[in-house]
Amino acid sequence: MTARLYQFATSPFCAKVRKILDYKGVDYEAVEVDYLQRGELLVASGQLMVPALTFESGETIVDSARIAARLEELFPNPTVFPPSWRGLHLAMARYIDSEIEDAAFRAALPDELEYYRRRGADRLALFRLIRERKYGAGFCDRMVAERDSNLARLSDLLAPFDEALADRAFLFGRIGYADFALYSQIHLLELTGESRLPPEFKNLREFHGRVDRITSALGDNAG
Ligand SMILES: N[C@@H](CCC(=O)N[C@@H](CS)C(=O)NCC(=O)O)C(=O)O
Repeated sequence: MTARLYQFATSPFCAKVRKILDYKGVDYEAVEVDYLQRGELLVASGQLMVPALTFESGETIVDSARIAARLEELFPNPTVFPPSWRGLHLAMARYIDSEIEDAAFRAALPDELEYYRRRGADRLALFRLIRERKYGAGFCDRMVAERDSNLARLSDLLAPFDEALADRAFLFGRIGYADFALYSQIHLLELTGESRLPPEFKNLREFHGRVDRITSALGDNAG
């Protein structure tokens, strides 16, 4: 069963879904959605946001948490919810997807603006418009001006995660859903190819590499 993952390359929520698909060995095709041309995504999913995952059966799921839950039903092995740890993984992932995401998104926004600027003035303008409609006029320029303080706030929030990973490979020992959520936010800090993760976070850096190295070759659900 070949799935299609509609994504934006910069989206952390798409990075989370990609890695879960890789981990589970699901055969899928990543479809990069042009920021200005969302017709195929709209027809496939009935909305304009990514990630959206479609199956050959016609089933379509949007939202990374709902996609992860459905993948777990369809492809239970290997699990992203180790027995009796599901609640903790869900609670931690909810924190990461909201609090950490908000801080990482603000800290990474200058790089994301640069990413869209390189893809054309029209894409950059739409990206800015969507952010400023949500966060208010002047938001994008403010994030550029406040980059250092935003990185400092993010570091403050990430420090406990770095500490937690000092003597274990994954947040709760065995890899699970919260790890994919954390990985995806760190991934957002790698947009330029040069990591924005503060160098003192050695454990987080190694953790990111560990999850990043998971490839679809590991799974047995392909085909
Ligand atoms: N709660 C959703 C959030 C998805 C989300 O925020 N997607 C962003 C990209 S990271 C998006 O599609 N934004 C629409 C846009 O930029 O036009 C999830 O977990 O998938």
